[in-house]
Amino acid sequence: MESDLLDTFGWRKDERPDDGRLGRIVRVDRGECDVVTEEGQLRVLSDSQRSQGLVAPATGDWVVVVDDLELGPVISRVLERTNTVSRRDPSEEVVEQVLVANVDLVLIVHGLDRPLPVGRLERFLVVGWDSGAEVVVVLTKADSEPTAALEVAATVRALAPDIEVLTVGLGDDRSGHDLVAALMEPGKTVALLGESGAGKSTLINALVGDELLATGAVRASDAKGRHTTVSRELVLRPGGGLLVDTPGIRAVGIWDAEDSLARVFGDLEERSTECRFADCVHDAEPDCAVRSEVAAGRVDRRRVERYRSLRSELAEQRKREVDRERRVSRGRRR
Ligand SMILES: Nc1nc2c(ncn2[C@@H]2O[C@H](COP(=O)(O)OP(=O)(O)O)[C@@H](O)[C@H]2O)c(=O)[nH]1
Ligand SMILES: [Mg+2]
Ligand SMILES: [Zn+2]
Repeated sequence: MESDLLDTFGWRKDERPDDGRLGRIVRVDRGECDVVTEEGQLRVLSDSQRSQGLVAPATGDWVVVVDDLELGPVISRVLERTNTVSRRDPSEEVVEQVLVANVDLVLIVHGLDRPLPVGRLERFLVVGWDSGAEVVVVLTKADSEPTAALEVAATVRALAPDIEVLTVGLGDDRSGHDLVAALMEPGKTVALLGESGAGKSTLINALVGDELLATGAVRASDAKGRHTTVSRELVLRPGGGLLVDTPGIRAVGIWDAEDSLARVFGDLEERSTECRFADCVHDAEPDCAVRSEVAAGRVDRRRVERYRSLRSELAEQRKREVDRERRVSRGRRR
């Protein structure tokens, strides 16, 4: 049935907007987006609208598309998001960059062929949890790095005891991919986060490609369909669910993430309540409960340093936001 297509792409409400065609963004380029609608995939303009105050559309967004006599199909509005995976825009000081919108599960993807800096994992966890989505860590390249797999899994668990850690590799052992596939279900949106080279695209191809083969010759011989599958950012998995490939991110500036910071560093936040000063930054203040934990050897000093630096990053961000608000409102008054 034609009207089921957008449901498979994750639409969950009974009602659909009636002021244009409903669609989901599967790819964003400069000024243009690919949008899947019931009538198929459309290339639409988004920039001209943005200047009119439209929220900058992101991959995963639900949008209403209308036909402009001159411009062709354009996005008339972005529907309210259930959540976003966001970071601080690396090119600007205080702007949020939405990587993916409307996400149910975030996979933090790490390649075992390289070290896993704990600080980066903490940032990815903060960004993932802050979206409100479920978060799972996937370690790739276990085929060539079997020992690293155990070590890194232990590192992750030390940092986030409750988190699920899955391990995948190329080769005959498909059990890891099966476990990732088991996390998916029809209409569920899964975003992959990780630096470039981590193995995100390979993992998506493994999850989608097998399904394509499994669905038979018609599908597998549809070379055009396969090509678009690979070039999109948001991909429909024939067996159910959607996978979103994000461009590799190395620098994850955290954004507006106080709550998930508390989740990653819950023990330290709890200790902080025993510091003499409520605004203690655990540096040189007297009677600092966090530093006394370090002195007693119960907490790693470097972990406290990373915590402090993320805290001050957030505080700095807040301050700049306030400054900018002031500038903006001064500008308005003039
Ligand atoms: N041995 C092995 N190589 C992998 C695996 N996953 C990815 N690679 C390789 O790692 C490189 C980067 O993978 P890619 O999927 O492009 O990473 P992305 O930048 O995160 O999308 C490629 O050369 C892949 O062939 C894996 O599980 N095992
Ligand atoms: Mg890639
Ligand atoms: Zn303190």
